[in-house]
Amino acid sequence: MAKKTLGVAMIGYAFMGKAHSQAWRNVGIVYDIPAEIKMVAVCGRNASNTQEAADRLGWDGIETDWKKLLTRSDIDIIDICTPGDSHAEIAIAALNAGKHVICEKPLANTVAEAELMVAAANANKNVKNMVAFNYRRVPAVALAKKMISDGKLGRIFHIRARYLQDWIVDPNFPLVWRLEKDKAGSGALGDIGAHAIDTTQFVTGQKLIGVSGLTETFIKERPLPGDYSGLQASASGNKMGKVTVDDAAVFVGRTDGGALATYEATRFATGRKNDMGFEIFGSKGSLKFSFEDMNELWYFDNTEGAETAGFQRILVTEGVHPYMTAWWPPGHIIGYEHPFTHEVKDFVENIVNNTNPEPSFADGLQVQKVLDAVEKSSANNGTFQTIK
Ligand code: SOE
Repeated sequence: MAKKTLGVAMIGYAFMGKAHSQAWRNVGIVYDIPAEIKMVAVCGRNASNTQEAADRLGWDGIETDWKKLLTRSDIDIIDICTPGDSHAEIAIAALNAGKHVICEKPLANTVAEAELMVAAANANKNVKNMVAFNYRRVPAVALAKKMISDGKLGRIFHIRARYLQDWIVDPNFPLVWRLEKDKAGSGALGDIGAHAIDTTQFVTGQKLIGVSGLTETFIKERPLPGDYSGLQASASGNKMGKVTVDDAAVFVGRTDGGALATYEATRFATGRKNDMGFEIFGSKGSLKFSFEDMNELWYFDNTEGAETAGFQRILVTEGVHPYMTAWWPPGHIIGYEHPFTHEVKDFVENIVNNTNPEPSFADGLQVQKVLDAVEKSSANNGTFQTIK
């Protein structure tokens, strides 16, 4: 039987747009998915820059007004890769127009926006919604989840999570949109802390029910940027602007499974480039993971005798590991871009099979509530905030 064709349109084409384009391009080559993917159009405000992106990233056409995408019958899926300030408007309109929506993280800039997005998703059950927390689809992370749900860790006592980067340590790094609250919602907290929250909640199956946090903006003013894309930027001159988001956030929390959790999200961890990691300590064993060594998962089996017990390194590249059958022979490692392919594979399968993809907008809203609680706690000198 001929496969159904799914037309995709992507809005935004910088760093995340590049990663998503690669995923859409590759998914049907790598996996036997139940649909034919057509990369119909990429959308951006400037026609010549958008055309250049379309040619480079493999999109058939362009639009300069995202609303036009919603009227086209050859487009089934809207992929939102824009800054957070436009997520709610685009996603709600797209769902109401009968399009499936995958949206970059964090889901929105505020809890109120995220609630409206969930309401639109609930009102349009004929189409699917997903938030792009890509680290869930790292095979080692998916394996960690499986091991925990198989009971290998027993009762979980501690969840330690971090997302450490250093790309703005230089005070002369310019004021890009990720450093502006009205565009990004928050700083390290929402941009990378959100990943650590989603990943550890996914892996442990436990949700944060309250937090106490502190945030800090170390560099309060930065030069205004010239033209930039993604995380590469240079200053336009001597004019300075105010940084309106956090540079770093730390918080502790309690989970609904009775664990104590600690989180750090910072862009000032000098020398740490993209260290999204966790350690989870349980009664029967422990796990540790760092994205900088993303093919490895470390496991301590506490049921083994003391003589030989020790952390063992699992190289997560076997055909039996999550997502790995379609890639390379064992030991032939994968990289940053692969989980994006896994993400769109799962999204497409859910669309065709009429099942609900995860993480959903509702999951994104729950993470948004954690971010909001951390900000409120920090504004109140670390007072504990309950999350409902
Ligand atoms: C910048 O901090 C960034 O690109 C995030 O926005 C992404 O979500 C993360 O995966 C990599 O770092």
